[in-house]
Amino acid sequence: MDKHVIPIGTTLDRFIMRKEQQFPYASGELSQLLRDIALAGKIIHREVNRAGLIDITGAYGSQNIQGEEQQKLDVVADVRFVRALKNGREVCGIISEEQEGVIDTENHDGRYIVAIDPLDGSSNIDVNVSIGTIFSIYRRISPVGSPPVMEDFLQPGHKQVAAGYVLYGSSTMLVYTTGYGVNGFTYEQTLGEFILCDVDIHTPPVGKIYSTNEGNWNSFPPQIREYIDFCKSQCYSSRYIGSLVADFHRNLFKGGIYLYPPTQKANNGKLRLMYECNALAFLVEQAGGKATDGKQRILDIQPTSLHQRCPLYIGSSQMMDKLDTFLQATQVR
Ligand code: AHM
Ligand code: MG
Repeated sequence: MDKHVIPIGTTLDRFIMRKEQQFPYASGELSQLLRDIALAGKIIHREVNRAGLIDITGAYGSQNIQGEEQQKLDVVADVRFVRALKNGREVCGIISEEQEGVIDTENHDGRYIVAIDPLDGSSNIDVNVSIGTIFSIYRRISPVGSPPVMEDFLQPGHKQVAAGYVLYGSSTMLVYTTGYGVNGFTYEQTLGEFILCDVDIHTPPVGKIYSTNEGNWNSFPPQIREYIDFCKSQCYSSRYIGSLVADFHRNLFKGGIYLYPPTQKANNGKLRLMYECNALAFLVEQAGGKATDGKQRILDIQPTSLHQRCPLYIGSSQMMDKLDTFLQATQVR
């Protein structure tokens, strides 16, 4: 057997160690950071699973920077995640969808910065529908030993060194990439371990699912409506959970396309480049799919602010190519 093949059933810890051994100059810091993220995922898994029992469902009574009502679990997840990363000491700064500015972890020797959406799919929290945590890891630009600066965070997605998500669904899964393929791990609660179950995930080049909030139909750009009409003419299935991680995960495995175009309410789309789009774009490309904002590759967008939004079209490569033929009719964003 090829000594580089890591078998299904391997624990995440061992997987990370084996991968690190394939890079003789690896310092182990990224490996440790990935372990910290997995730990944070386990903690949030625990909170999500007992949410109905300990009064952490419902609104928190405040709004986040985007003016959206925060749920108690949004806040709990944010606190837990930031704490796990601070304690891990590999990260000098964090940005979070739930917080306005940069979080200086005071671990100024840390080489990495992290962007997180601690709990994506807020509207589904109270009704026991799948939600997720999304993360992106970048190498800092500023010198090690100094506090992080804005430039460290405003890096385009193609600079990510790792990205992934934890899906709290019918089981909890961690799916991540470090730029060498995508692997998926299922959380085995009784062992307290993430176990490798999906090796080198490849998304089908074409699928039969389109995912979009058709309630926004009246304000979709005409080319998007035409594309959705095309999907209907092909008898594709419409599947939309309203939790991006869950919709993405299903389409990743089954093949499909997810669309969040500009709308009247959100004229640059609703999703956030730094906390949602970049991580999923990195994953989908690693799995053989594509992600754009209708004009350019998501990973090539130069961010100008921490909380900027962008339209998101993401999924199977041939479906994305087809969408492109509609978008090219007139450039739409
Ligand atoms: P959130 O991060 O506040 O939960 O918002 C992002 C969510 C995505 O998970 C989901 O795809 C989208 O918002 C759903 O939006 P809509 O309800 O407009 O369809
Ligand atoms: Mg989100």
